[in-house]
Amino acid sequence: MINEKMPLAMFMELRKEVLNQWPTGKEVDLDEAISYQKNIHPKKRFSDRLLQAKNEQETLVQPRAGVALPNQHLELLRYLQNEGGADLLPTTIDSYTRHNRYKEAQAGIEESVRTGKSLLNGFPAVNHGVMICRDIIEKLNVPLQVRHGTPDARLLAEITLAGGFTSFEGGGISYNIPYGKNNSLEKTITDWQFVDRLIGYYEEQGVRINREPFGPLTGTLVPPCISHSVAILESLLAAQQGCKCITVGYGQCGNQIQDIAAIKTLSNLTQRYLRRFGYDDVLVTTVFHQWMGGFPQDEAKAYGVIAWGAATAVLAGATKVIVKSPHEAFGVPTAEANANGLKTTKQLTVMLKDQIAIESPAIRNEMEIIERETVSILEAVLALGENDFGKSAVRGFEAGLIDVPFAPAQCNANKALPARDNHGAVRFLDFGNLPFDEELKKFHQEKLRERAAFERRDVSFQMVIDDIYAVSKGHLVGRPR
Ligand code: 8ZB
Repeated sequence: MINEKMPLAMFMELRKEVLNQWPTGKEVDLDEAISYQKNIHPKKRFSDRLLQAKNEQETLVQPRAGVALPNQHLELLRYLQNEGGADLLPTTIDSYTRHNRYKEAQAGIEESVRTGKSLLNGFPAVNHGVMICRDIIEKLNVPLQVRHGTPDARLLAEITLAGGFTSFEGGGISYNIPYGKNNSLEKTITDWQFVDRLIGYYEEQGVRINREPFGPLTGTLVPPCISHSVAILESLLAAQQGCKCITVGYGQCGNQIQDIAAIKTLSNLTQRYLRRFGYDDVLVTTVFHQWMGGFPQDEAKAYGVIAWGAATAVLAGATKVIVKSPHEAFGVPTAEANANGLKTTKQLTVMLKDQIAIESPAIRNEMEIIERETVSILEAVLALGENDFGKSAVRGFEAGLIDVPFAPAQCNANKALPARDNHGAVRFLDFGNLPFDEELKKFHQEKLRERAAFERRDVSFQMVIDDIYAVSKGHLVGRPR
């Protein structure tokens, strides 16, 4: 890890090694890639579209999508653009590529060609290489982002940015903690500093690339202060390497007051911390993820969950919303189901556009709680690493000062436990080592006692289990029934 913008010579030296990881690495010519990027029309540049949406107080809709073969991938994206009305398009990367297993991805491509159907769960961009990415992007009319889940995304970033993508998701924390058991946090942060430095290089040459830390983390009852702390640390890490356009994210919890307060505080706090460390020239936008936990199997019920997320995203004033499909309970959706999720969402974002100025004492109270919690965590974490963002993150996780619920990673304490209060807001049932003062702790304990009294049972781990399954069973709060 490094605690400054990586020196150019060091970056260029590292690049040679990265580009050697797979033959398509040789296709990347950074200077040529920069002139190619400069010719991309502004309406197809992610950062321009986000800035426009932010100024016009519009909430953009974006799906997830990716299949193995270029032609089928293009056809899928075209359908989501034309039929689904997607404002922004993704390219979701397959699992082999996410694990740098390019040989297996190659076998998956060949089997897909042989059988005519996609045998990978996403688009293997590294294997396809620079020119195939460009060819797809040129045939579409909206900006494209790489969405993945890759702990070491250095080669993927080199190829896709040279390939014309104008936004890149992930981060050294958010693509480690929820995504694997044994990845060293120090290594993933170091590898992501390379990715951020690559984007910093594009920025130095006048090419704006949007960076999006992955907000929802484990997608399971993650309290806003936890995902906010990670998003802000990753924003600082990215800004340090020269990123100038950052979209911070949050996964819907389901209580609308808490969700609106979460998006508002996420944007405020991220800007406040960036300014504090001298990164005043970073454009911050927000992304709201529709419910990331278990979904109802019934499609009509799933549309209900999707619509609630859409309504909340727009009322919270999120810059964009990542959309679920009615097939969520079963896995990767068909193109049609995916487009239906988009259409449901867009109906809401457009209908509710003129009501976004929602404010209330309840939202303000909730904002104050989230702010106090997030500041408590970040101050403790930053002090532990002497304001070295990478060191702070590593030590903060070690000490359990940040603790992501239900994470597989061994470097995560897994002591803090969330549960819903009587109104469905996500609170802490167990604080683990979170650095909250007594007043904050009392707030959470009171909220859970209120629920326990209503349900005539004790506050217990059973509530956590009940809450995890509640939405898929048609409820928000997991009450005894
Ligand atoms: C962390 C993100 C999980 C979500 C969706 C899952 C789930 C994964 C694809 C995809 C469409 C793909 N997802 N891969 N959606 N096409 N290739 O990401 O269904 O909702």
